[in-house]
Amino acid sequence: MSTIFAPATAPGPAGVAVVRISGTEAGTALASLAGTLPEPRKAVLRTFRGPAGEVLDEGLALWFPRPNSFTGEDVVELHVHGGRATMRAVLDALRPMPGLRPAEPGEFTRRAFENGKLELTQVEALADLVQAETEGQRRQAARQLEGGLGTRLEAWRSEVLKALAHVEAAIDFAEDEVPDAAAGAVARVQRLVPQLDAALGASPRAERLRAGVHVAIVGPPNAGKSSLLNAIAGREAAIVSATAGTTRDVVEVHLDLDGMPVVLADTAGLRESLDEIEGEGIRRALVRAEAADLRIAVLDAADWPNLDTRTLAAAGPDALIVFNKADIRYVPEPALCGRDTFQLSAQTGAGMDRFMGALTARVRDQAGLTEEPGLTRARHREAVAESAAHLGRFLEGQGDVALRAEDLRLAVRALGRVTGRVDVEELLDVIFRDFCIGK
Ligand SMILES: Nc1nc2c(ncn2[C@@H]2O[C@H](COP(=O)(O)OP(=O)(O)OP(=O)(O)O)[C@@H](O)[C@H]2O)c(=O)[nH]1
Ligand SMILES: [Mg+2]
Repeated sequence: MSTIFAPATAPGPAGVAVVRISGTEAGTALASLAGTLPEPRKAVLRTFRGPAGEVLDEGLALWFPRPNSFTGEDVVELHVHGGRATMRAVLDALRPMPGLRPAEPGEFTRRAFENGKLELTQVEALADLVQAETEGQRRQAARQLEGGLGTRLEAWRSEVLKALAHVEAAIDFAEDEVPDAAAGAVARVQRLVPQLDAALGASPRAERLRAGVHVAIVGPPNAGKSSLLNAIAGREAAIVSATAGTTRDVVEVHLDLDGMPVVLADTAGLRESLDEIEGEGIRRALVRAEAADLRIAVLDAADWPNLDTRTLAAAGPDALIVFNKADIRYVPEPALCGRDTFQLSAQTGAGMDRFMGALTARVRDQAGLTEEPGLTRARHREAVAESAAHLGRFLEGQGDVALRAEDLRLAVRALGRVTGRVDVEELLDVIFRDFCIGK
């Protein structure tokens, strides 16, 4: 396998830039750039030299001999000065070395996975951590990177494997030798299913914390939707004008509400329109409102009590309802059958604090750190749901015990896919070898 190298830091001027090298030739590469190999895992100051002995830069060199490295291979890190030309000179010196080539995207992490340094949920967590923009996202990714989710999934998988071993025992041995084997398997699976169900129930919160809570603003033209978006974002993200039908495309801003990531969308005003482009904008507004986790209906307080039915329908029963332009007209107690209503002025900012408090609380209901490490991606959720379905089938199943073993096998495989461990037979052998019948 070739030895790979790549910058580990973003390009551009910076104090320090890091080059990472991984593979069997990493040590040789370091020696030819900077002389003898330093003590493992100790930063040493070295002069890095090109093939003709010319000085490329002076910086720190670190040597991580396998297997105690990020990838599990021999790894070298060079900390050089963070200029484009310096980085280029170092990479140019590495490129012609025998056995070395530039790394593909994600290749270091891929090697870490292949060498058993990380399982798949940790690989995903690493990507999430790099992308994390809010404190909540960071905490969730860090927890997953520690292996919390993987450990949870592996514990479930091992429970199903034990149940499977019971069932296999019932198949392999005469019935009188294993009176309780099948019953033991059933009891084990019965204890497990609620745990999977609980994780599935909590998964929307975990997934939204990773990907953002999608909030859509809907309302009739000119109600002040774009003004509200701008007031929330604290900048002029969307065009505001007195012309009805100003916004046509969906305008998105990314917000950090109390550590939770929010994708807030402003949309075209809802009305009957003959204009083709506006019509398309309205269609998009309705699609976005439908797909959102949370909707804000913006109404012009001057229209009270004639509320736009199109808006109320698109906003649904759980929307936050804003009566905007409270600086012009204040609606006394706009009781709307138990709905969350707000009087505010997007222009003056009056009433915004109460509204933002409520919006943040709603977002917190939708997303957050779950008690146990959560299923943060659809991929996890779908696999766990599939596994739970197979376990359900196993519990419902009657008669042929061999067929029921297949349900467990499929349940194990679905869970194994999440962490990337799919070696059912192998593990089963291990568990079965010192398996005491009836236990
Ligand atoms: N007095 C007052 N005027 C406001 C307020 N909010 C918005 N406006 C005005 O209302 C008009 C329409 O505002 P926009 O934010 O563009 O409304 P919109 O709902 O996005 O309109 P469309 O994009 O056309 O659907 C502009 O002239 C704003 O200045 C407010 O709180 N008070
Ligand atoms: Mg607008």
